[in-house]
Amino acid sequence: MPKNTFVNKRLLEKAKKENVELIFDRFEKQQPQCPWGLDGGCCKNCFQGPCRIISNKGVVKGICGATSDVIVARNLLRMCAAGASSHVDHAREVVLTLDAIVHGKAPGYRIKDKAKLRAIAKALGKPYKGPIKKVAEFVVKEALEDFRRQHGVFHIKGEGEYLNWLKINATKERQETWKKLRILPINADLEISRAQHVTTIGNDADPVSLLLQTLKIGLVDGYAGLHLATNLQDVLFGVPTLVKSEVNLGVMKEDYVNIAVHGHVPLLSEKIVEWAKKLEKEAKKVGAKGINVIGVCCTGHEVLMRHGIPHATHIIESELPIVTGALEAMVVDTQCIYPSLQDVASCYHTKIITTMIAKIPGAVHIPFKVENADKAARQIVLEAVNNFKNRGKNILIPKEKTELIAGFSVETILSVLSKLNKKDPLKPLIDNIINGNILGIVAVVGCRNVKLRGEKFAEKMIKILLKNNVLVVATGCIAHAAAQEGLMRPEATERFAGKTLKAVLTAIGKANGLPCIPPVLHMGSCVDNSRIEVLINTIANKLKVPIPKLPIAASAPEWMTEKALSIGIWALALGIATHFNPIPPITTSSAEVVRKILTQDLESITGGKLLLGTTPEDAAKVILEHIKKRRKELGLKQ
Ligand code: NFS
Ligand code: SF4
Repeated sequence: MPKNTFVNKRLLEKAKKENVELIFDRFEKQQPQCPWGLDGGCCKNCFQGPCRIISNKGVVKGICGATSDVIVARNLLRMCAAGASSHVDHAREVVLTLDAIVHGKAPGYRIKDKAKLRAIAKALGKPYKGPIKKVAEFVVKEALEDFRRQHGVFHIKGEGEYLNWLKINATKERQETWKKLRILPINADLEISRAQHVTTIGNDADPVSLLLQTLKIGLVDGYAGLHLATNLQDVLFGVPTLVKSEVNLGVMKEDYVNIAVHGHVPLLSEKIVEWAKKLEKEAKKVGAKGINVIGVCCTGHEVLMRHGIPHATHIIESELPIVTGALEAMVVDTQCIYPSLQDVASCYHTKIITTMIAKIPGAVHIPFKVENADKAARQIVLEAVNNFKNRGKNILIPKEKTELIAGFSVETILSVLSKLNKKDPLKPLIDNIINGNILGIVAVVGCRNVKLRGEKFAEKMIKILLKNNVLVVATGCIAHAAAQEGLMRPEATERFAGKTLKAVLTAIGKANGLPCIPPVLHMGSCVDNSRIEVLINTIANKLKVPIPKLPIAASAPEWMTEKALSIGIWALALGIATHFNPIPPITTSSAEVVRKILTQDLESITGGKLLLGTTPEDAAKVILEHIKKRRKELGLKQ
């Protein structure tokens, strides 16, 4: 097995010499990992258990009689509910911030993109012309409905409603499909809470019903999580446009105060970026040349997309900026924050500053609320500046860094395309899909997983797809991986894209004053997977072909979080064939019903299906086969 090919060797050696334990070490100590955890055949939903499925000994039920299919499906539903709850809570923070702005309680924030806010209000049914605060008030009210409506479409009288954000974002065809399946969510909190309820002992024991509810939770995640968060973040901070920046640890600067923003919520990282600029002088007073903000994980992608802030690492390498010895502070908010960060930081001068729900013993906690955003952000940046003097002597900043172009919101993609066809920007893309110059579009998203031991699964798979003229869009940690590999530079088109894809990307690039467009488009953080749906819907509507019939696919080639799973389930509900690696915990041998539904039957239910491929080659193969099959069905050139 390859050993962490993407990790800087010299930093690993430095950590070893300095007796710093990293994720890679802890991973090896966990081997071998529990087979029941891996295959999903374990239940601890009550304390008669834990119960395990041991099929080869004929143990195919838990003590209460729950079958392996029930156990696997319940576990899946619980994981997805947890994943969706993260995105929903994130979105809620943003809605409440807009609410605080309306009530004059968030002086540090403003409505930056008024046009987008008005467009959302219009989609919600009220094309307000009046004062922007009124528009905001209306949008907040409609958003909060998605957390409190109690009566759904299937209420006794047949009345009732479902998520506003689903209504205004999903295509009509999808809404009809989900209505028939009776999986339209009533409100986000209600559905997440119900998912917990139905999976407790002695409740739903029908794997089919449990899987349908899992799809419903996917919709909760997609609309009350991802879309809601992205929509309102764009309103507050602006829609991303093309930016040039750099990725990898080489973006740290020895003579500067280095501050990493890590986590997911741009409400915080935006403020840190702002205050880092304002407090440059303070940095100079302590002998630094200035302040260098760097991104880690998704909040890093948010500020990369909107401000071109360089992106240092994805999750697997998130301990490494500390090991350089040159990181003054790592400011974290929520999700994907390894508790180990404080252990690593305690070997150096780095301060881990927690601000929201991810609290870590030993770290500095500076509570961050939108009401006190400026005060808290100032304090955080000063904490970092004052820590500059405590740097040790042993500093190693790797030289490696790679340029990238980011900022591919759908608005930006359309504006880039409009240079080729002003009246009908989508036409050049559609024409090239139809004539086969672009074989299809694949969204490669999600996490890196230490289980892969640095195999560069995603990079290898993406390169095969590109060679076959597939256009790739990426978000989250995988976007960082792709950028680090150089796949988000225009040069990558020359090197990795197939002949016809290369021609298309060069033509688009030339029209925009670039040598060409990179073959992998950075569309943002994980909540920005919503942008990918907008792109797909735009294409589906234009072609008048429902999503499941399009030559597209998705892949989470190195997933690990519950969030990635629930996003993937949303993609399956959307009717997109979605590849997962590692294989999700549904492999316990007697859970045949769940496996068959997800990998086969689902295609005739939502149109999506779970694709499996545990090597980059196999993954690319199943994805390409799927795309070619769809092209054939549509009668498109092969
Ligand atoms: Ni997405 Fe972002 Fe990374 Fe995975 Fe974690 S940072 S929300 S969950 S690990 S991509
Ligand atoms: Fe075992 Fe059933 Fe309890 Fe699960 S709910 S631990 S299968 S007895």
